[in-house]
Parts: sequence; C-alpha cells; structure tokens
Amino acid sequence: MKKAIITGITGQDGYYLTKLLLEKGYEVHGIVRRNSQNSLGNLEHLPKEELEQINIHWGDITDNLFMDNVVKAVQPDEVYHLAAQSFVGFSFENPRFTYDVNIGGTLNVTNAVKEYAPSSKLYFAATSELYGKVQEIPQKETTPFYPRSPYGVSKLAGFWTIKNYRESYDLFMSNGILFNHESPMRGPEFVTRKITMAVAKISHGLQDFVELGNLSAKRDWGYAGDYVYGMWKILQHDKPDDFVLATNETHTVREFVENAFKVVGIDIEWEGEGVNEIGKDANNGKVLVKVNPEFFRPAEVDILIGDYSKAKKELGWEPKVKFEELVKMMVEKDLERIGKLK
Ligand code: NDP
Ligand code: GDR
Repeated sequence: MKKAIITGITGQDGYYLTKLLLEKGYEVHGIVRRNSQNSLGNLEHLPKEELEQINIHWGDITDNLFMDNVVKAVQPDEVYHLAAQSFVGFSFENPRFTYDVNIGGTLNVTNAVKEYAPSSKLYFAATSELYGKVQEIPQKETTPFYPRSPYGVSKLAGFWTIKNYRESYDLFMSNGILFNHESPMRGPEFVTRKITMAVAKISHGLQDFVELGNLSAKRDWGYAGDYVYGMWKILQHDKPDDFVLATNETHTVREFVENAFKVVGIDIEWEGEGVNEIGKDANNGKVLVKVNPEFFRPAEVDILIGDYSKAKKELGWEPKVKFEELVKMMVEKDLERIGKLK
C-alpha cells in the first residue's frame, strides 16, 4: 500500500485529491492546522467511511519540527504539498503572513523530505500567478515569470526552492504550474464561488445583487477534479519535472457572471463602464451586478491562458470538464446548498 502525505488536505484540492488517492488504495495522511472548532474543512463533506480512513496529523507547516516529525514517522512514498495562504487579494493586506506560510512552510516541507524521506516524491502546488504581467500568450513552461502579488512572489520562491532541491540533491520534486481550477468545494471568497452562490440566492430572492471587482480580468478556469488527477500523474512520471495544467481557454469574469445567471434562466445586459458598470436582468431591468472598487487589487493579472501540450504529450493528461459545464455544476450545487435545486 502506497503512503501519501497531503498538506492543505482541508482545502478544495485536498478534498478531491484525498478521494482520488483513497480510490487508488493509498494510505492517506493529512496535515490539518488546529482551529477552535476542530473543523476538518472540506473533508467533512466526505462520506464517513472515507473520512475514517484518513490519518490526521494536527499541526502547521510553519512548524519545522512538526513537519520533520511527521515525515520521519510516516515515511511517505509521495508528498503533495498543497497548503498555502492561497487568496491573492488577502496577500496584499497580509504579505508577511503569506510569505511565512508559502515560503517558510514550503521550505519546511521540502527540507523534511530531503532529510527524513529522500526517496519520497514531492509535488508542489505552483501556479499560473507566477506569470502575472503578460510576457507571452498562451503561457507555457518556458514563459518568463513576472508575479504581480505577494502571493505570486511567494509561490515563485516555492517554485525555485523545489527546482533547487531537485538539482542540488537529486530528489524527485516536481512543480505543477496549475491555472485556476474551481469546483463546488471552492472557497467562498474566490470569484467563481462568490458568483455562483450569489446567483443561487438572487434567483430565489435571498439576495438583491452581487458586488464584484474587475470584470474584465481573464482566467483559464478548469475543474479541480481534473487537476488533482494531473498532480498524481506528475508524480507517476519517470522523472521529476515542471508541468503546466490548464484548459487553453480563457474567459472574463463578466462571461462567468453571464453563464452563471443563464443557468437560472436570467439573461444579463451590461451598462456603463469601469466602476460604474452594472449588470441588469434583461427581462425586467433589475440591477443584479454592481462594481465595488473595494474588490480591485493594487496590481492585477489581466489575462491567463495556459498551453498544456507538454502535460498532454508526456503525461497523457487533458482536462475533461468544459467551462459551461463547470459553471453549471457550481450553480447547481449552490442551489442545492440553499435548498432550492428544482
Ligand atoms: P485552499 O485555499 O482551498 O486550501 C489551502 C489549504 O492550505 C487549506 O487546507 C488550509 O487549511 C491549508 N493551510 C493554509 N495555511 C496552512 C498552514 N500554515 N499550515 C497547514 N495548512 C495550511 O486552496 P486550493 O485547494 O484551491 O489550492 C491548493 C494549492 O494549490 C494552494 O497551494 C494554492 O495556492 C495552489 N493553487 C491553487 C489553484 C486553484 O485555482 N485552486 C491554482 C494554482 C495553485 P485551512 O482549511 O485550515 O485554511
Ligand atoms: P485568482 O482567483 O486571483 O485568479 O487566484 P480569484 O477568484 O480570487 O480572482 C480571479 C479574478 O477575478 C477578479 N475579481 C474578483 N476576485 C475576487 N476574489 N472577488 C471579487 O469580487 C472579484 N471581482 C473580480 C480578480 O481581480 C481576479 O482577476 C486563484 C487562487 O486559487 C490562487 O491560489 C491560484 O494560484 C490562482 O487562482 C491560479
């Protein structure tokens, strides 16, 4: 039986990756940081029989002694390092904290593997945020990096830590440069979930409108379930390497909004520009979308679109869920959550 440690197991990707690894017969160990409610986050949505199979280790990745001890005790075959302060907007307000978790924590995980389980394979959750300011479209493994947020900068340090340990100590450590991936398990502050939950509520009169930031930002949005399979494939490859996982399609936040409202039978009509732009119900003129400058970022990543041909060629990986299907899946789950799925 293969053993895997997942850091960030309570997050969106942790949920899907846990399901995948249990299905594949792994012994799964998860790092969960202590909270006052003893909450297991997204894991609480797993069926009881799956939840009971997970070995939880309570601790924080910024604690190097804790990380050393877990890696030493478990002797994993694979480590999936997903834990991070992952919200870009928050990283501008909390840069030091973001660096401590994303850089310091990543060093602790990487070093624990080097010292105590050097034959283990390590996956690091790098990100399309490394590309930041446009240098080349679509972005691929050879595109120069230009991060635009404390989050992006911290992940760049993580990316190079992995690469440096791989080259210096001959370890199996790989970076997945993953573009945005979403699901019904996405955290509520990310724009997709914020929109789908608002659409579910607005369509049933539980909310009047939704306030968003930059509607023109373009993202390459895929489905988290497809991407965790890609993470696993990256570690099954015959050698450690860095891979882009993406859909090679890009959409504006505005298009995401339109598609989400379409799921509940509402057509959106746009009026105005910039902070004065509004989205109205085309049928009755009711304002359903407003722009609030509070949600703009000090520096924005304007467009992301990934070229995943290396992953396709070398790993046989391809995304399956298309944009429209993803939006529909998320809106329907949020309708179910508010008890209104028709
Ligand atoms: P989430 O924000 O949903 O999950 C982050 C996880 O990290 C949570 O389990 C969180 O625990 C945990 N965590 C945060 N800080 C610590 C800490 N100090 N010690 C231990 N655990 C900690 O992120 P996703 O699942 O969406 O993403 C997974 C990884 O992939 C992240 O590293 C993210 O930056 C990266 N990524 C994500 C992409 C996406 O589109 N989803 C794209 C590219 C990269 P808690 O529940 O306690 O908060
Ligand atoms: P992102 O995701 O920054 O791409 O990082 P997010 O959903 O937060 O933003 C996507 C785009 O939408 C714009 N936007 C808004 N964003 C939020 N959160 N709230 C709003 O109201 C809003 N209005 C417009 C943003 O400005 C941005 O352009 C995600 C995270 O999962 C990272 O951890 C990961 O590395 C990257 O994806 C790839």
